[in-house]
Amino acid sequence: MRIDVITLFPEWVTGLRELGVTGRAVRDERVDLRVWNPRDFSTDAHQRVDDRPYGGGPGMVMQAQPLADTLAAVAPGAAAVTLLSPQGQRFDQQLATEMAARDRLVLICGRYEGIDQRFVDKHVDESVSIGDFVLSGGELAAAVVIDAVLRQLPGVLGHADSAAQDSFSDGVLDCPHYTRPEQWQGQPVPPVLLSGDHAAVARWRRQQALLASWRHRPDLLSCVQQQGGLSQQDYTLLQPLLQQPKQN
Ligand code: 4G3
Repeated sequence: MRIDVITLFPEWVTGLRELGVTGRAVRDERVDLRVWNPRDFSTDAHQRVDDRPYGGGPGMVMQAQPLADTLAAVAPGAAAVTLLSPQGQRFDQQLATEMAARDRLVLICGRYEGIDQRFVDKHVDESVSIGDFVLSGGELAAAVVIDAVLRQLPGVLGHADSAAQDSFSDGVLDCPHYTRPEQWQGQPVPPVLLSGDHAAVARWRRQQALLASWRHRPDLLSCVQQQGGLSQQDYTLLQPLLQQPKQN
């Protein structure tokens, strides 16, 4: 996959090239991650990339010209051009999987109060938001999208921690996890996890995942329900727990 990121603050993105799962994906050449600065394309004598908003008001607006000339150098061809913006479509695991199937991503990070709408109208194919909050720039949102997308690519995660086991990959929250010691500050590990009974462990994990989703994210279960519903098996696992008193 090739990913081009257009940003006035390349340093916010370049860390991804060296660090963690994304860094390994870059080193293993599973992704070609390129970062472009519109300031390098400004035709203004002082390399300006922003100006005051027409109609007045606070802050600055990113000008169309530096962005358009950067995009021309990026040459997206048939690739979709994506703007990170609080006004965008909500980013979720499903969109991450869909984007991971593309061979190119072109991500534009806005700063200041926004981007001249004429550039957006002409060049942006989709706007994506990582959540209902405002950031000082789109860079952190782009980093979130890149991480979530890259961990879906074949070979990026080890086999053992494959993306198929991630929370949300089956539409519900993840189950709790435990490791040594068996007792920690008086708290034991749930005995079923020590039983060696793989089917019982799988049942318990599914039950815990459903319970966590029921308690903390009932919206997730109604989505699962819309996609064909909780199975009879899932209901059977969840039902007895719903009688018990609510804990954290
Ligand atoms: C306004 C994305 C602000 C317009 C970007 C970009 C939050 C998100 C910005 C624009 C952002 C998000 C930069 N803030 N929720 N700020 O994904 O195009």
